[in-house]
Amino acid sequence: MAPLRRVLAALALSLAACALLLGVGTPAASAHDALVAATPADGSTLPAAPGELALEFSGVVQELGAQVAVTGPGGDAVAQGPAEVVGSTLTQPLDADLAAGTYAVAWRVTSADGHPISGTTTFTVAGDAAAAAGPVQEASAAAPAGSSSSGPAIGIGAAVVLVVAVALAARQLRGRR
Ligand SMILES: [Cu+2]
Repeated sequence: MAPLRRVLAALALSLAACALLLGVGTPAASAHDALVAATPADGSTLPAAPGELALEFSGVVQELGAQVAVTGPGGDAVAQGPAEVVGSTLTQPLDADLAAGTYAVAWRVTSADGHPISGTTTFTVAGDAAAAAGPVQEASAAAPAGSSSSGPAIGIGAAVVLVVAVALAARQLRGRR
């Protein structure tokens, strides 16, 4: 869920930037575009390597200046050639036979109203070896997620303590009556 939150934060930031630009510059007649869907979907795990990446936007985006960087698990750039934009869909060919691992996508396009928008997604190629070692991979992936969720865990702990304290207090009050 963390990558999704990051994307949403990035989208919110670009939307805020657009709103700011709209407010300062032109009257708010035109609307900026936003990412509607990504293929592979953000945070998804694929059984096989995808041949290309597709980003669908809420409006027609400009091909000029459209950039997509796809970085593999080893830090290698795996985008193959320039991104192609047809209407509201951007397609980025990828290297053939991507190795198993997680890939980071960073995109930037100019929306129809002339405002640049950008964001990030990730996807994971499971591959044969990774699929066989699936549970092990999940366990190692769960470790950082667990540590990052210590905040909510502490919150739940505090809530439990509060509930117990209220219950004890109520019991004491009842005892006095
Ligand atoms: Cu805009």
